[in-house]
Amino acid sequence: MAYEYDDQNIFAKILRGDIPNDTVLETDHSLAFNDIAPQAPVHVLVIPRGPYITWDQFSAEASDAEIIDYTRTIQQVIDKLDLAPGAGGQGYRLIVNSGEAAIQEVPHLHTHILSGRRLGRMLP
Ligand code: IU
Repeated sequence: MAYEYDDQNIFAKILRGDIPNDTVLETDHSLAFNDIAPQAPVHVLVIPRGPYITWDQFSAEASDAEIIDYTRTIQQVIDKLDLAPGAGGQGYRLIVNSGEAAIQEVPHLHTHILSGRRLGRMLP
C-alpha cells in the first residue's frame, strides 16, 4: 500500500512556516525543535523536510543525502545538548513511532530525543 502524505499535518505547517516552532537547529534537509508537550527536561523532535510519514517509507524512498543529513542532524542535537554518555553527558533515548500500533499521532516522520531525567524502561 502506498503512503499518502497529508500536507495539512502540523509538522508540514511548521516546515512551511505557517505556525511557529522552538527551533534547536536546522539543516538543508532536516529540522530539530522542542516538543510542545515535553515528556522529559530534554524532548526534541527531529523531522526531515521531505514528505515522509514513517521510518520505513523514509528509509526506502529518501535520497542518500536526506538520510545522511537526518542522521547527522540527530547527532548534532545530541552534541549541542551534551547528551552523549561517552562525552560526559547523561545519555538519551531515541524513539520513532511509526503507524497505528505505535500510536503515531503526527503523520510526518519524527524522531524523539529524550533526556534530562531517568527515563524508566519504556515510555508510558
Ligand atoms: P508521536 O510519536 O506522533 O506520538 O509524537 C507526536 C509528538 O508531537 C508529541 O510528543 C507531541 O507533543 C508533539 N507535538 C508538537 O511538538 N507540536 C504540536 O503542535 C503537536 C504535537 I499537535
